[in-house]
Amino acid sequence: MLFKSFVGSACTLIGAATAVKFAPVEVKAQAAALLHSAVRKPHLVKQADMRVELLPALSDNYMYLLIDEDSKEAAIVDPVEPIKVVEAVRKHGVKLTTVLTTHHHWDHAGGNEKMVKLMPGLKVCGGDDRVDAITKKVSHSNTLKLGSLSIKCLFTPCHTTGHICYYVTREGSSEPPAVFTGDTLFVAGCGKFFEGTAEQMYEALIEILGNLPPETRVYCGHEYTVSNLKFARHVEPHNEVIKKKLAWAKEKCDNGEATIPSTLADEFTFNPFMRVKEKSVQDHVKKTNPIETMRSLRKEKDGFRVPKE
Ligand SMILES: N[C@@H](CCC(=O)N[C@@H](CS)C(=O)NCC(=O)O)C(=O)O
Ligand SMILES: [Zn+2]
Repeated sequence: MLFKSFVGSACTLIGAATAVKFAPVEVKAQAAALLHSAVRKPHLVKQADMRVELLPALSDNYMYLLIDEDSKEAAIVDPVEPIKVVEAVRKHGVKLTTVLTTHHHWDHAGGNEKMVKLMPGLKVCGGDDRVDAITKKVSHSNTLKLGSLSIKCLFTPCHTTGHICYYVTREGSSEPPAVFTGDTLFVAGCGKFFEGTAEQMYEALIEILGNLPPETRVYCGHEYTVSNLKFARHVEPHNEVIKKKLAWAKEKCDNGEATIPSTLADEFTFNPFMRVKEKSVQDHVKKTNPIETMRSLRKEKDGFRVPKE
């Protein structure tokens, strides 16, 4: 988690990778982060009720600045690069009050201490005592207020035992809600089962996230869309939606643009881990049960070599 290698990373810059090919791993990691953050563009999703600014961080992480349009109060999801957060807060002229931590891993919570030093008084939320600088431990169904927005904490243990997704709504709004899924649900993929089981990931993806409104926008922790879709294509070679989405995602990445957000409805059409009830996915792993399908898919993806094309 701490040092990311170029190999297997989404949106890898081939020329740049060659330049630091023989450098020590720490240097490679720093170079990757610098190069990627230089080319990966921030992106703003604007609704009447909320604004979400996607802030690329490290080599393929995302931080998200969530703004309540009514009160101009803001929260930041996983601020691993706090200086970029401070700049975005100034640019939008908003009042940052809250840190929403999805899980304790360094590439998500590793900026919390610096964040609170730069902006004292922040409320730091998380579902795990291992989250740096935590001031408010949250659990399933706890609701936080951000001006007129409601943020519901969804406990989704598996990637880590304390993982939380944050579901954001505004009462009476006709616009789509948002969910910040950290390393539980990615576009076209899911997080590794570091501290959990297939049963837990099934519960998280299908029972909890999968039952949110289909139009809910999905903001995940990493830009893994291209490599995830290559695995999805391997699982379902005849799925035309996957082929189309992969061509779209490659183009986006080549232009330094984010493939995020997706929607839950879309995830059900191309994400193999959300499609564990589909016969085509079950047939691929030779299982007939969705949870066993989830277990086999994750095992297969852990050893999957992402093809160049
Ligand atoms: N396959 C990842 C390797 C890094 C990794 O292990 N990432 C963690 C999150 S920090 C994960 O859960 N990845 C999901 C996956 O590889 O399917 C990549 O594309 O760079
Ligand atoms: Zn991560």
